[in-house]
Amino acid sequence: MPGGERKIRRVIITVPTWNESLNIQLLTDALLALNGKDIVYEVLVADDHSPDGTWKLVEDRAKTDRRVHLLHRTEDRGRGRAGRDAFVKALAMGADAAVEMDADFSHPPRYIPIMIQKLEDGADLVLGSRGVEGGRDLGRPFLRRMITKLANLYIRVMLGLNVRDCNSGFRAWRASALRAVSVENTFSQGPAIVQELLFKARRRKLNITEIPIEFVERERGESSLTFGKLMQGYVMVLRLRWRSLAGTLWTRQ
Ligand SMILES: Nc1nc2c(ncn2[C@@H]2O[C@H](COP(=O)(O)OP(=O)(O)OP(=O)(O)O)[C@@H](O)[C@H]2O)c(=O)[nH]1
Ligand SMILES: [Mg+2]
Repeated sequence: MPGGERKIRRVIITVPTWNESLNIQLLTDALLALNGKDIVYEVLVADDHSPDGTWKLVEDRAKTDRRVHLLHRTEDRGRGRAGRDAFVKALAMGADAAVEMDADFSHPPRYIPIMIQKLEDGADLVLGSRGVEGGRDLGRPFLRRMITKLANLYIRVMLGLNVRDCNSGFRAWRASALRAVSVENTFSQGPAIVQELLFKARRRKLNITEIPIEFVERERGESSLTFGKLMQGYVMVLRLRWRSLAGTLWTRQ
């Protein structure tokens, strides 16, 4: 095995949720149905006390299914904060690898075993990508796809990343890779955690691989992406650049 890394046996799939009661049960079913040779898949939902009771559904399910876990967060809400805490918990639970994905079925579960195989083949981080050959962005309006493409170009140039899809929140990490980027010190409050961790992974010279995915538009529930969050993402890219110049990239403050 490359780099003398451990064989992957335990995969914890982290899912940050905010008002995903229409999706979370179905998604959990799909994730628990995944099969990998000698691999156990578990689900860790990081919910910010959603008003629609998503956390309650997961809490009930966790009582009867040992592969389902809830991280019930009641303060410091945010996609970034929840993602960070979920990764930290997955490491503490002893995961060999951790996946991050959205709850809205934009990230089809069937790609997860392929991503894990890529980790076994030597990658530290695998991105589910719309930007490589075979990858697609299905069902989203032209304007939304263009925004994603432009954002991607901006991030690639500003952060010097030679990755085709910098915005994909569908990824698989080796536990050692999450430790290498000091995931516990991630500072993004919102969705910009996706770019922050990618930038840090590149800084740590991790082996990053992209696999093509068909990204599917959300069918159930509501998007929590707002114009404000989109703008915060652009500002965060500048902050990442600044922090790396100022030598404060690896600290939380
Ligand atoms: N824990 C937590 N999860 C969140 C928060 N905001 C969003 N999420 C989750 O993060 C994932 C991505 O959010 P989406 O609303 O789908 O945002 P998006 O994918 O950028 O936007 P769309 O393309 O419109 O779906 C989903 O699983 C959300 O439930 C939050 O504040 N806290
Ligand atoms: Mg979404």
